[in-house]
Amino acid sequence: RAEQGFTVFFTGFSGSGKSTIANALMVKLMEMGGRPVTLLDGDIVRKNLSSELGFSKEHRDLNIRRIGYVASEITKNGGIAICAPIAPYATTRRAVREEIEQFGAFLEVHVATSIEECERRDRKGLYKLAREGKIKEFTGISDPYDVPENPELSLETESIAVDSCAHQVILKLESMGLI
Ligand code: GGZ
Repeated sequence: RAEQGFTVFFTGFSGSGKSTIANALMVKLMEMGGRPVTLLDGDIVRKNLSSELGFSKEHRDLNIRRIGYVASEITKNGGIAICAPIAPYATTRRAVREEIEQFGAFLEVHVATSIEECERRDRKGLYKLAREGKIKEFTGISDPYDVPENPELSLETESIAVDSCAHQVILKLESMGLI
């Protein structure tokens, strides 16, 4: 029996832990063996696929639609796509979901780290720059983020370690019969 492809789509603020959890998930899925896993991380996509884009609503939407298209092709071919952009707009996430669900399953995972916690951690110093007005249109500071209303999973990263978060996604995929 050919296995159904699927996409795990992480969404959350800069510094919420999307990339770290996505990487941990990728390792777990690869260790299970057999199926190709493709990670479409926010900054890697911006470097390779969306290098001309900025952070206006139009450009963010274009970026997310590109990610969605690549993930839909992977899903169509029975693969596993893991996406980890901020994806701040609910309507755009919905459009990507609809595109991918034509071919396989779609799991929206909200990495629900609060903006206060992301700013407190400020791993890359970007929040400080955003507060100083040196980065404009910064998500959560000077640009919107639509909180997911019905994600398949919401991860409380402030109380749960990275590995447990990735494990929760694995359990969800198992319960949906996808792995
Ligand atoms: C948000 C920004 C911005 C602005 C640069 N707003 O922590 P990072 O650095 O590595 O992740 C953020 C990344 C966001 O790119 P995405 O492609 O995920 O965004 S979207 O889904 O909205 O298209 C951050 C950095 O780029 N960054 N300027 N103004 N994040």
